[in-house]
This record gives sequence, C-alpha cells and structure tokens, in this order.
Amino acid sequence: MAATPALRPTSSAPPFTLTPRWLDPVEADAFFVQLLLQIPWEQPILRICGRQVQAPRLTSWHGDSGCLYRYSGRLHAPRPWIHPLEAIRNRIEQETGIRFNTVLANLYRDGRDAIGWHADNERELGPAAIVTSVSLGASRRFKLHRNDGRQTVDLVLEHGSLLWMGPGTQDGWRHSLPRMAGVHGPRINLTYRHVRQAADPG
Ligand SMILES: O=C(O)CCC(=O)C(=O)O
Repeated sequence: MAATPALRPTSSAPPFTLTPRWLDPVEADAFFVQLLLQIPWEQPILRICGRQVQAPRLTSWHGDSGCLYRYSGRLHAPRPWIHPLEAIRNRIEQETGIRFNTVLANLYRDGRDAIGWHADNERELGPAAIVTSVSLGASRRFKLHRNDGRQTVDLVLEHGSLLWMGPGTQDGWRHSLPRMAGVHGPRINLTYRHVRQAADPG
C-alpha cells in the first residue's frame, strides 16, 4: 500500500494535517447513523484529584483482541470491531499504508460535551505515535497547543473530515475539544491508533 502524500505534512509544517470532506457527505451521513445506533456507548468515570467524575462525553473502545490500553487511569480491553468502524479503518489504511489495530470512539451529545487538554501519549502507543481522527456530525472547534507554548492552532472539525496527527504531535503538542455554546447536535469522533503488542518489534 502506498502512502498518500496529501495526508502527510511537510517537515517545516506542524505535524498534523486536516483533510475536510475526506468522506463524501452522503457516505458520512450513513456512517454517522450506523455508529450512533450500533456502538454500545458508555459514559466513562474519570478519577480527578482523588474524586470520581463522569466524563462529559460517551465513549467505546474497539480493536483487535489483546490490544490492551490504559487511559483515564484504567486498563481497557477492546470491544470487537463492528462493520462501520472496520470499513473506515480499511479506507485509512489503504490511503496511508499505516496499520491501526484499535479505535476510540467518542460521542459528544451536544456542545456541552467536551474533552480537556491532553496528549495521546500512553506507553502502549510507542514513540512517534500516529493517531488518525475522523469526525462525523456537528462541526466542533479543535485546539492544538505546542508544549513549548510557542504556537496554538485552532481547527474546525467538520462532518466527514480526517485529521492526521503524525509523529511529533503527541509528544510535542496537546489538544482539546472545548465546550461550544450553540451546538445542539451530536458529534462522533473516531481516533484510530496502533497499540503495540508483545510481538511488535521495538
Ligand atoms: O473529539 C475529538 O476530536 C478529539 C478526541 C480526542 O482527543 C481523543 O480521543 O483523545
């Protein structure tokens, strides 16, 4: 499989690239409805400063069996792939040549749901992790901030867009999806990742 240059940033640019309308709108509509209905959404509990709080979003973790992954203070075993998640993964893999064995699905019910500043830099993802993020449903603002404080980038993640977060994004930047007044519709986000397993080199 050949890598698609359009999805790859140049060395002088930030290590992420947004492709709006990566999915055509009709296809994106169909995936959105299927995922909304088929994913067993749950509201995770986060441990913050010793307190347990409900995350302001619903999630579901899917992937190859054996891809254990620690986030929000807990070790998660993935649920099996479902057709729409696998179909989108196959499309990304065909275009990039990169293999992803897990996906975290997030459902933001409206503009009150959000995710705070963080990096997807868990040990299981290895150094130079690549995370590919597909957005469906309501458009939301997405912020990236360089760890050295020298640059902040605001993006709008629209229905059907693909955000490629290449090597250097998770170790050099943090990202967040802030609350957004006036957003009444739901948004689904899929972040495809490669979780290292015992058999992986390195
Ligand atoms: O919803 C988004 O676009 C971002 C999701 C995210 O940051 C994550 O799952 O780690």
